[in-house]
Amino acid sequence: MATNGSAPRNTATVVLGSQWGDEGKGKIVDQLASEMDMVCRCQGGNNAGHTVVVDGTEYDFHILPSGIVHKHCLAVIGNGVVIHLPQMFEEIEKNEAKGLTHWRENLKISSRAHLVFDMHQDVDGLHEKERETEASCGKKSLGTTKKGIGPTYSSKATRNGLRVCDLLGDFSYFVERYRSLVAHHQRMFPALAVDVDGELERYRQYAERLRPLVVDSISLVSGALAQGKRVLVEGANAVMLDIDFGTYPFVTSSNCSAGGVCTGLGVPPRSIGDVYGVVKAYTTRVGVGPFPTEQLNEIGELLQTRGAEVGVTTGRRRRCGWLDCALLRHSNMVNGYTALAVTKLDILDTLPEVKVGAYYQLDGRRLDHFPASSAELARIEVEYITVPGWQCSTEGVRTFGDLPANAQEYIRTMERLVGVPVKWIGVGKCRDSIIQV
Ligand code: 2SA
Ligand code: GDP
Ligand code: MG
Repeated sequence: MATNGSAPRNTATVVLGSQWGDEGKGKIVDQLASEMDMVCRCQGGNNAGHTVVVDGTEYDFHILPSGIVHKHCLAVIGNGVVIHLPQMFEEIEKNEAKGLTHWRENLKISSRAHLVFDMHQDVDGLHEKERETEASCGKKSLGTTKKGIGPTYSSKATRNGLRVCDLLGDFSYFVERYRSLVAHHQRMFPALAVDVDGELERYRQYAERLRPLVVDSISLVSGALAQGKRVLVEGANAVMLDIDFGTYPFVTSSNCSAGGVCTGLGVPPRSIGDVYGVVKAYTTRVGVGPFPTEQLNEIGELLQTRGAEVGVTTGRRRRCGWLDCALLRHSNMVNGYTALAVTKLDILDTLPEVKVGAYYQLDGRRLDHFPASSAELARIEVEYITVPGWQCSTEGVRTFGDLPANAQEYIRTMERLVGVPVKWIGVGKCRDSIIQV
């Protein structure tokens, strides 16, 4: 009989966003997945947008784990993920047209994952409208992706949500629960229009398309680990968007940090091994909320343009600023990174000097923590360290020693201020544009 004793354990490797998302997790996952048997998503929904570029073909994944590009890899959508079935099948069809035909064998979906309905997406939009007009929120929307993420996690927490297993079980039970969910939302928003019969008919058909893909993902992942298989977890969004550790309320509605791996897949903490934090060489954020190192000037413009900083899911321009190591220390405190994967160093190639946010000050005193309140974050003063720019292309560089001295200094400054070693450095979009340190 297997025991939980102290024998050497096989553990899952985890890739997490360390800032506000869009750090280039897709590219790092793709890199690591070449040596994995399984890649799993554990939280979020199709609000994510992960880009992978393989042999000139660009894939943008939203709900599918990026590891699905590798034929040998099982792609698992865990219990902590929320799924909009029509948009998931659309994403599958789009990728099938690009040549990803092996998804039928490789894609596995948890019977416990919650379903996002059109009504959740409509309610997401209605909440945003409400926030814009309510003085209590400073007349600010959150800038959500309107993919229904918040309302679906709300339904989950209220315990009137519907899961994959509900759709595949007794359909009359699904009908009853669905009608009650609609009534719940229409009590909040009487003008919310839902074609209940049409939706139920559509879902009866989705059930049959979904059925062959559904598994008990807890035993699938646990069994893979027990058999010594190599398991990778692909975090979506990022720690500063985490509902507990991010810049609340300007966050998403899941735990995008290390804890979300355990709750979103059903793996115990002792089954988590290396945790890699993906760090963009500068900082970006889409949507509203505090951003202490934001550059509302020509530097921000240059980063946005050179970095092509546009949301993969919504096409929104990303706000841009300097690297923030005070933020990254908070991120590391929560996630405990084994090492960092730095991306987009090449975007800084043309700058005469590069700044690094080193510490935060509030009312003239240096802080030893990341402030909880948005009001305090708005008053933060950032202490910067300036590193001279390298002003030459790093795109063709493949070893750390071949990087310009000032670029090496930039990476070493980051390591020193965050207290975590850098293991990879991205210098371009493509799969091979990476330096192993
Ligand atoms: P939501 O839709 O409820 O999760 O939005 C809440 C906040 O979380 C932010 N958020 C994101 N931030 C960065 N990237 C995301 N994914 C897409 C991408 C975003 C896009 O990869 O580019 O295309 O705009 C993502 N998803 C959610 C969001 O901006 C809100 O601030
Ligand atoms: P994710 O959500 O963290 O997976 O990141 P996104 O895919 O939303 O955004 C990252 C963008 O940067 C994508 O367009 C990637 O192709 C691109 N990218 C990733 N790494 C690098 C890099 O090292 N250099 C450059 N120039 N682009 C990169
Ligand atoms: Mg993204």
